[in-house]
Amino acid sequence: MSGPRRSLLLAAALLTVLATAAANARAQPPITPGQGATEQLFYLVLVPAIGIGIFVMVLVAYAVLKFRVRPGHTTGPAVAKTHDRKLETAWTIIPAIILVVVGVAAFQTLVVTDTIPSNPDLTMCVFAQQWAWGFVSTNGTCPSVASAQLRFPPGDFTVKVGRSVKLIFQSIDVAHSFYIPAFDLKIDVIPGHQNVYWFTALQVGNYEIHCAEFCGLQHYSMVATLHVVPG
Ligand SMILES: [Cu+2]
Repeated sequence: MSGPRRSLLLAAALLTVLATAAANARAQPPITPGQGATEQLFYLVLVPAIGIGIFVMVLVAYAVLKFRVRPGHTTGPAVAKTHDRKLETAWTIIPAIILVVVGVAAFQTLVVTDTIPSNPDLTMCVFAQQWAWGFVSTNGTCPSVASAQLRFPPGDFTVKVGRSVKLIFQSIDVAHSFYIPAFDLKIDVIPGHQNVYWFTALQVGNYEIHCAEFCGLQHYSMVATLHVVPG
């Protein structure tokens, strides 16, 4: 089998594998609405991006092979082509369309991930401190950082499946980042500032919580667990 044909076959196989992974990801029920929306956006961008990447590589390989210097082919055409209106229009309009599609999809994802429910079923104050997470449920306002510092309650937290949870983040010391990998949820926890986020867990389970911002020597040990129990 010739080189270009083998490359094309390989590219087609890779795209098929990716498209199958994307289809599987879509078929999986989301763990949270934000996770489902983020995953869809990820594959919407990834699959065409890899396709375009392969297409460009194939074109480069074709040009290198076809126009290489070899016996009988030592110079280019006498009058080299410098303009091609149709081609230039195509390579302007097609990327513009792709950018608009990705922009609209990203905005739709942001609407899902970043719209905090106005009447959450549960509001949690999340405190970050070297090197633990603390969770205090509240009906709206969180204890001040100063009082949390005195009675910092490190530990896990438990929520019922299907309930909307609003999270209010405060750092007691340095910059941290609250990260639940399974939920595709990550938000900075910064000293002197409250960040707010939310989730609704749609599947029962235990989910790891990590710190995703290097915050000191024992950063790696800054873990907790979110327990999602039947409602
Ligand atoms: Cu940390």
